[in-house]
Amino acid sequence: MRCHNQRLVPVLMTLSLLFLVVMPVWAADPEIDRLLQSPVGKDWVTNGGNLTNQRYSTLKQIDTSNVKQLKGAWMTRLKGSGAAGKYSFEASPLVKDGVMYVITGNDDVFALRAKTGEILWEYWSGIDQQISTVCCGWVNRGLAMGEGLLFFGQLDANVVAMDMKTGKVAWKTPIEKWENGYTITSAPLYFDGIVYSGISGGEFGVRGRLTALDAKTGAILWRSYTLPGPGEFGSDTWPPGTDHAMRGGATIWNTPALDPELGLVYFVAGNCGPDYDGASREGDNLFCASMIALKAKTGEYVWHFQQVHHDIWDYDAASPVVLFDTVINGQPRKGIAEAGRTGWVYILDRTNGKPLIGIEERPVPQEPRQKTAKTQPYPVGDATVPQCADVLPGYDKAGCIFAGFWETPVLIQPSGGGGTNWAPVPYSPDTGYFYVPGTVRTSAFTRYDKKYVLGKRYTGGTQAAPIGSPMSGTFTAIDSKTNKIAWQHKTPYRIGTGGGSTVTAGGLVFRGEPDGNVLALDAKTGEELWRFQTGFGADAPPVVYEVDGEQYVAIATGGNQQSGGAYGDAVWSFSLKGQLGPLWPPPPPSSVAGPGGPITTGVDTVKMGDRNVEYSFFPSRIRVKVGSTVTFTNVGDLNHTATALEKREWDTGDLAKGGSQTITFSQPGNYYYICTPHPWMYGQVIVE
Ligand SMILES: [Cu+2]
Repeated sequence: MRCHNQRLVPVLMTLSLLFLVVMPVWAADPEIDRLLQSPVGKDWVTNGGNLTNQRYSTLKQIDTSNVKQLKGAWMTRLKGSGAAGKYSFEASPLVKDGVMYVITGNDDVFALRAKTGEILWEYWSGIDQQISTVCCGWVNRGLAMGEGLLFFGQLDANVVAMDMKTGKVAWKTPIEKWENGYTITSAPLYFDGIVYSGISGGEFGVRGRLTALDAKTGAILWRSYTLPGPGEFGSDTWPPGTDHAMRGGATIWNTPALDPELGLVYFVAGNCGPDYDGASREGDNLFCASMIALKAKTGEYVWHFQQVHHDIWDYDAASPVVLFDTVINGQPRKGIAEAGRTGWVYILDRTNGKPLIGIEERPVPQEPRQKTAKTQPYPVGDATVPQCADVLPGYDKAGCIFAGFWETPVLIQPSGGGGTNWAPVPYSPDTGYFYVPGTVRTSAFTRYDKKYVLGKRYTGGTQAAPIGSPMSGTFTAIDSKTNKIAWQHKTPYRIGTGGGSTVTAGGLVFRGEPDGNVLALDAKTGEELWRFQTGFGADAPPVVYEVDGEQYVAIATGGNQQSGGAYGDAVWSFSLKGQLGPLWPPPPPSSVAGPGGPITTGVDTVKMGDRNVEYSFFPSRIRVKVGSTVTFTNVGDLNHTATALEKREWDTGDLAKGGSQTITFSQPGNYYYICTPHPWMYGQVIVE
């Protein structure tokens, strides 16, 4: 699956000769490389804490006995960056030598004094606000650092390096064009002179890949595609003689992990494209929804494990992989785990990709038109979210995980960002638990025909949550030795999409909620020990650091377009000496699917993306007389539709910014509608 850029090969050969002759044998940044391979202490230098992505801090000044005293040490507003309805703020701030670096959903970067929150420098990305190929909220999941530089990917599919001291751009490398469906939302990983970056665009018919860049120059060293080219390993899992694999998704949503001893870099690839239409892509469709190990230096394939064969449910593998060492049956083992949108944690041996605890291939329901796989992998242990849907009024069929569907909607759980989506999963070597955030939500899955058009949404179906259906979450400690639930909390809101958590040697798990609360839990028992209202949706994973002998816990609070957390532009940092109290709670996210707000009468125009809320209809509920013509106008940045929820019986079609379409309602009735590309946007027209 590796593929060198042909034009770069001579350059690479020259470079490698140079490397042999003049380059020293020691690392380009020995200090960062050492920190990346050590337990996390006073600094937090990469998205997942260190190369393992464990998000485990050895700091223990704040512990189960004193966490109740925790207060805000400082709170800084980032000048409005990323503070609007289209954004999510999911980044983990990085901290090094008393300076914090944080990136917002607009790819703007800020350096703050980690002790006081004072802004030291700022970088405004100036990215094109018309980027139309962002899947699910404008978001950047974080930075990497090394060799005096910060590294990050942008939504316009560039990887950027900037000077840590000044915020001045050192190099910028285009990976692809956003116009062709490619964006970058993951935090990259830096190690030993290489920057590893994933790419997004699984909803736009792209070809997923991991790209390795030279940290010094930004030159692309290699690309490892997650979809096999003709004749390559895995190509026999796609229909022969077609080019489906070239636009089959399998993008990389999150930061890789790396084991320097084994010399392997690990990551997961997301859903297949077109998401809900398996009819044209018979086969298992490697390497969609798979965990993958490559040689870290060359990108050469080593092993893979596919979590979902022939994915038609958008069962992404989107959460970062976690490396951990354990003892099973008296034997020391090297583990790797990832929590999927199926609701299971997949636990493997990271030396060879074989299940560590057990994963069984079991027969599953068949839908021949969708060319469904005969069997699917079922991990031994517990799922963290329900895996069967109840029948709801207005629907004929409900099913469990891996149920088939075609053109008549079938209700299935997990769904629509269900289970664990992008949120990271920490691991504590003290408890041996993974801390798994989950989203509980039912979707009505339908498939329809969709032609591939370069740069256009290519999902072949939809999965909207039924009007009035409940949405909530779970937070679960999973025992890494058994893959069983140690303890579980039901949460009022969906927390598997953005959020995330971090665990410490002080015996604490810190995590945020979309209603603005930050919580500290006892890592062993799950008991809630502390809660603090930040005033903005707290949907990012916290980080832990130390300055001048004092421990801090920091979290970006800027809401989340997927969970519905209230938007904002703040970073909070907490300490035992902190003096700041909580803020007023923001409006909480909805816990029921469907249009909200009052019913407006006497209005015949509905705006999309109005009032700085990109993914919304306004007014979302209107009452009109029989025979009325309603005008839908897009005033947002992105393309939207208004499409009848029931059998798509009316549809405005794709409306670009400024576009309008009218629909005449000649029959009385209650008409719910959604935006097809963004099926979490709901509206209602009551015709009397
Ligand atoms: Cu939309």
